[in-house]
Amino acid sequence: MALKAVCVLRGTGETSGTVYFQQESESSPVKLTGQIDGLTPGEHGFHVHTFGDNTNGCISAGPHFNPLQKNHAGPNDPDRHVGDLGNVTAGADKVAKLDITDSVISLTGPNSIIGRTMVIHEKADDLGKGNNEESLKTGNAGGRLACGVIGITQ
Ligand SMILES: *[C@@H]1O[C@H](CO)[C@@H](O)[C@H](O)[C@H]1NC(C)=O
Ligand SMILES: [Cu+2]
Ligand SMILES: [Zn+2]
Repeated sequence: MALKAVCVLRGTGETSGTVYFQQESESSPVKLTGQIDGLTPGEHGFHVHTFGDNTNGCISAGPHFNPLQKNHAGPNDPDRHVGDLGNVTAGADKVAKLDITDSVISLTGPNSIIGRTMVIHEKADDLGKGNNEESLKTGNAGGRLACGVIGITQ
């Protein structure tokens, strides 16, 4: 039976969204669909952060989900944070339509993202190629526009 999860993104500004996750079996890639509204046109970093805690807003979610203590990188790099999903791109209508397939995150097991937080950022993620220390931690993606805890759905 397929594993399914959902995340509702909210913030203090106009950015909001819904992300749906589906994984056909525990060894299959995870497909992300849905959309994020209220973004400036262009690329925005999109990651799974460690904690499912939004008590003080999106900052309480902590750093990128990184159970194997790697450097920050892009989704297609062999060494990356588990939570590194790269960027999503908003059009002139301020909407980013999500269509991501990722084989590192999971909805079960040690790389499970259930109960953690999805964050959409102010700026583009440089995928660890910014030639500075911050690039290897956060991709210089800037502030957290909106976030939400990833939960199991039917
Ligand atoms: C943002 O990430 C996407 C992949 O998720 C990549 O194609 C794009 O080049 C990245 N942008 C920058 C500025 O590195
Ligand atoms: Cu992030
Ligand atoms: Zn990262």
